[in-house]
Amino acid sequence: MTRPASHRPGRWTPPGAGGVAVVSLGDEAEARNSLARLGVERMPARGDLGLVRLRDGDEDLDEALLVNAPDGHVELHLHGSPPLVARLQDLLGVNASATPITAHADRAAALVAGAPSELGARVLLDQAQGAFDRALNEGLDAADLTERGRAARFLLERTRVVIAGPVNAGKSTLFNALVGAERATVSSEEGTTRDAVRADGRLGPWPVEWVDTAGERDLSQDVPGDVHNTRVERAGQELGRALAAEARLVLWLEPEGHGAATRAPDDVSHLVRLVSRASDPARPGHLAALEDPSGARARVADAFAQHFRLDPQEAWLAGRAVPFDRTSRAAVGGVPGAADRDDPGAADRDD
Ligand SMILES: Nc1nc2c(ncn2[C@@H]2O[C@H](COP(=O)(O)OP(=O)(O)O)[C@@H](O)[C@H]2O)c(=O)[nH]1
Ligand SMILES: [Mg+2]
Repeated sequence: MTRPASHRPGRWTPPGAGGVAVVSLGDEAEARNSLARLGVERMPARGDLGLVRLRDGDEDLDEALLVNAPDGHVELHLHGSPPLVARLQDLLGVNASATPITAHADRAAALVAGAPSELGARVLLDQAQGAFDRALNEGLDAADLTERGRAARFLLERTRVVIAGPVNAGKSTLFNALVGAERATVSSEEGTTRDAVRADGRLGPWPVEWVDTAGERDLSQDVPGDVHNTRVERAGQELGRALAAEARLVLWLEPEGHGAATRAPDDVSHLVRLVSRASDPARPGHLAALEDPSGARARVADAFAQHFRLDPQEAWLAGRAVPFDRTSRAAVGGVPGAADRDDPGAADRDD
C-alpha cells in the first residue's frame, strides 16, 4: 500500500497567506531528523501534540504545534506566514510543490450548488463531509478510488451525446423521446432538421446534453429548384459531422431494412449503432421511439452504461469516498491527469 499524499513530507495546506500552514514531516523517524535541524528534540507521544520553538541556529523563528498523529505520522502546524513557511521548508528540505491536499472537503462543498445532477450533488456532499479526506488518510486502494473518480465524472459533468444517422432514421423522434418534450421538428419530409438541436436532460442518474443533427443523405448536387435550402441543409450536415466527431458518444441510428445506404463513419470510435423504427423493439440493439418511447430510453441508457462501463446501481453509495475534481483525482493517482487519460471528453473541459 502506498502512503497517502498527506503523509509524505511536504506542505499540504494550499500555498499563500492563511491562518495555519500544515507541513507534513513524514513518519516519526523522518520527523526526528527534520526537527533536529530546527533545534527541536522532544517528540510528543503518539496521538499527542506539543508546542515547540523552532530555531535556525541561534535565531528564534517561531512557535509551532507539533502533532504526532495516532498512526505515527508527524505534522508541524505553523502560523501561515508565507516567508516563514518557505524558510522552514527550505531548512527542512521538504518539497514545497507537494500536492496541496487539505482543502478537498472545502472544494467539494463549493461545487455542490453547481452539480448538474442530484446524485452528483450527493457525491459532493459526502466529500464535503470528509469522505475523501478520510480515504486518503486511511490509504484506500488507489486503483479503486481512480475508478470511482472516473465513473463519478458522469454524474458531475454533463456528457454530450450526438444522435446521428441517415435522414428519416427517426433521430428527431428519438431525441424527443429522450428529452421528454416536443423539442425537435419531426417530419417525414427529408431534410427537415437542418441545424443541430440541443437540450439538457437526464439518462438514468447521468446528466446528458442531447444533440439532434441533420441527417445524412447525398447532397453533392444541389436539389433542383431548392438551391438555398440545399445549402442550408449541407451546412447542417457538416455541423452534425463536426459535433459527432467531438462528442463523447454518438448514437448512430439506422432504420430497419436500411441496409448500407448510408454508412456509419468508421473513424469514430465513440459510436454505438442502434436499429431504429424497428418492428420488434425488444430485439437487442433495436428501438422504436415512436411506438415505445420509454423502451427506447431504456435501450439508450443501457448502451450508455455499457459504452462507458458504468453501473447505475453503483452510481452513488452513501458516504463513499470519491475523487470529484482534477485535484482530488491527481491526489489519488499521484500523477496529475492520470485519471483523465481514459476519458475522451477530458480535453475540452477544465475543472
Ligand atoms: N413506425 C415508426 N416510425 C418512426 C419511428 N421513428 C420515427 N418514425 C417516423 O419516421 C419519420 C422520420 O422521423 P424523424 O424523427 O423526423 O427522422 P430524422 O430525419 O432522422 O430526424 C417520421 O415520419 C416519424 O414519424 C418509429 O420508431 N416507428
Ligand atoms: Mg430530424
